Amino acid sequence: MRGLSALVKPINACQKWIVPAGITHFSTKAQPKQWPRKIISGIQPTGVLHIGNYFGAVQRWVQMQESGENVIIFLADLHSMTMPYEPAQLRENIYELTATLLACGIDTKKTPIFLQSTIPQHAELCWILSCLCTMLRLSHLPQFKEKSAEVKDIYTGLFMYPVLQAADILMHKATHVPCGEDQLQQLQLAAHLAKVFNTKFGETFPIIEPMIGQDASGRIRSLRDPSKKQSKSDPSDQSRIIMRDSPAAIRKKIKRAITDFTSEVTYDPENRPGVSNLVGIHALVKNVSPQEICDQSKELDTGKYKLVLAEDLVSLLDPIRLKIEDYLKNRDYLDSVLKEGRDVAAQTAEATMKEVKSRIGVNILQNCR
Ligand code: AQP
Repeated sequence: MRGLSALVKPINACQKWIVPAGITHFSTKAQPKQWPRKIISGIQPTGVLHIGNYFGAVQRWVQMQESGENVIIFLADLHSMTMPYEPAQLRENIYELTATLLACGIDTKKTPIFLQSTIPQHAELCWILSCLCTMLRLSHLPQFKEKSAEVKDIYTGLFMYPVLQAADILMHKATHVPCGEDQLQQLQLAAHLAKVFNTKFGETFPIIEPMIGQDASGRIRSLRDPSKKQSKSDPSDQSRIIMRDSPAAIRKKIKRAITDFTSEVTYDPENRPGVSNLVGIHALVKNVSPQEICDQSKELDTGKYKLVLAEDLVSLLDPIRLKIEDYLKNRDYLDSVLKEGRDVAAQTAEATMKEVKSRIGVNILQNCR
């Protein structure tokens, strides 16, 4: 099995991130206080991670961890309840996700991982922030529109999801949040709520800045329909490569991936989304630019090119798959990882809520036994 250092390609983190410019809600200019840099990110235990989650989120976290950033990660189990789910499956997904993060290179000595529901203050802060957030603002967010279209009964939790997300971020006084393009508007809401709270009750929270990957990692597309992103919950399992796919499954899915009638390998996401998605994924696997992949594949038609890509994906993913399987055999260890993470997160959460309650005027019994 390859060592982790072989899996994690070192990058110059500064080169690969952009903080979107010209988004007024994220402006930190009015913020008098300089906050220590802290990065928070969450991921939902809604299924087995796919390469979109890996390149768009997990690999980036590992790179940030290796470059010495202060990162904390949480498994967003409260968020995963906003869509229909089975308790036994959720429990299994939590273990699977923990094992996957470790197998991908998260070192919990440097980067704690906690389970959101083990810190009850997240739900408490969500309520307080919901009293500062209008229904109009929430109803405009695209994720609510998309996800509510998928279900018959729309629960309030789905509507409130972005407020809980804001609570997750503000609770830990994060200054930066890595995210895919799909998350930008939700992060804008978190920044807005921090501003509203600070203005009304005094400077309490940093105004977060989103960090978006500059390459194709921000939106890895479905292999069956390149107009959509790869998603854990897409009903078609052929639409995504998951981190636990066998080599045979990876080869089959790539072979069946939708391309077009042109046989050349080119990178043109607008006009050739299918093949460009494959080239984008390949560039991330090899840590080179999409153009370099096209140059190396000049002699190949898309059919032959898919065979090369599949083998490169197998080389990257198979060692991770084997590690996930090893970690899953040791549930006690996975429990201990989440317990350690909870202990770290609880300290910050207690301090933040003490401050919040004192600012909003409900700290009446704070000093009573
Ligand atoms: N296709 C994608 N390309 C790049 N990044 C992606 N992310 C998700 N899909 C892609 C990033 O993965 C992180 C964790 O996402 P999440 O689990 O919190 O929720 P999600 O964005 O809704 O992911 P899925 O896979 O689509 O899950 P379901 O189907 O449950 O909704 C985020 O940083 C996200 O940007």
